[in-house]
Amino acid sequence: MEYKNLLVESADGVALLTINSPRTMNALNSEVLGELECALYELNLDDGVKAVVLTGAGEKAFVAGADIKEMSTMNAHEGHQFGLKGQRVMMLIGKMRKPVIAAVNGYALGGGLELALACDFIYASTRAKVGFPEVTLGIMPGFGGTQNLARLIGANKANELIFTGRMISADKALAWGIVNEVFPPEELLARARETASAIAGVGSLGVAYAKDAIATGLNMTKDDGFRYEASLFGVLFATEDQTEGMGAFVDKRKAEFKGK
Ligand code: CO8
Repeated sequence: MEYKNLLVESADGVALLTINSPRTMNALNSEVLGELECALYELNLDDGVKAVVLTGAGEKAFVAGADIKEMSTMNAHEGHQFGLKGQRVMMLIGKMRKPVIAAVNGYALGGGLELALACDFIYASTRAKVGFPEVTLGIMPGFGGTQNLARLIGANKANELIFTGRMISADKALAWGIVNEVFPPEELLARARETASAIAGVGSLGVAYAKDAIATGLNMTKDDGFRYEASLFGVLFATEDQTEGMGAFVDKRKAEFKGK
């Protein structure tokens, strides 16, 4: 499918999804959010895609937030609908059967940071700046940021970032545990693709079930999480990938996974 605001390309099991409206710093308006929902849905259904890298076009921004110009005239009902639309995209990433890596190449602010936090993990360039400026606009994060950030780095640091509206550097985001690694700008995409390729080369069912176990388990007691993990672990023993993966180890050959 063709998109007005997105570029989608895929090769060797890895899809690169680029939000392509650099003139507005890739801000998320209703149209971009709608396209993102469609593209992510399609990528999830595409068995040829095993991992996705999500980034922003241009040198300045990953995504500089939800579109302030569009939001500035919304009434309460429209604001509610807009919030729900954004949350649908964030939740879809969490429910996808394949990992999505955010490659944060510049500003990731407000809804942009929420989008990155909805991904399975974040790589950033040294140019990245992240923050939640919503309170400077008289609102608060509304695409899951309060929930995802506090779960990721704890309430104290999340409180400081969200209550002040300040931006922090890539290095501080690394130290706080928001991003996994920081790379020079010219290396960021290659490194994100390299990791996505490594994921594309292993058993995709194991990855999908592990993603489910981690995400679902975070909302359970530890006992229930262990039980949930065991049930998914057991199901994998009914798959061809398990037979192939363990058979290949025993035969001392490279496994050929089929995702079945
Ligand atoms: N929305 C709309 N347009 C934007 C946005 C944005 N978030 N960010 C940048 N732009 C536009 C600018 O208006 C400008 O357009 P134009 O040339 O037509 O004036 C263009 O992008 C370039 O921006 P700047 O000239 O400002 O570039 P600078 O390099 O000087 O500054 C910044 C870059 C620091 C990123 C600056 O643009 C900025 O502060 N942007 C706003 C950041 C922000 O506040 N983001 C949070 C938005 S609120 C949000 O995301 C809420 C999410 C939850 C919603 C829930 C709904 C219920």
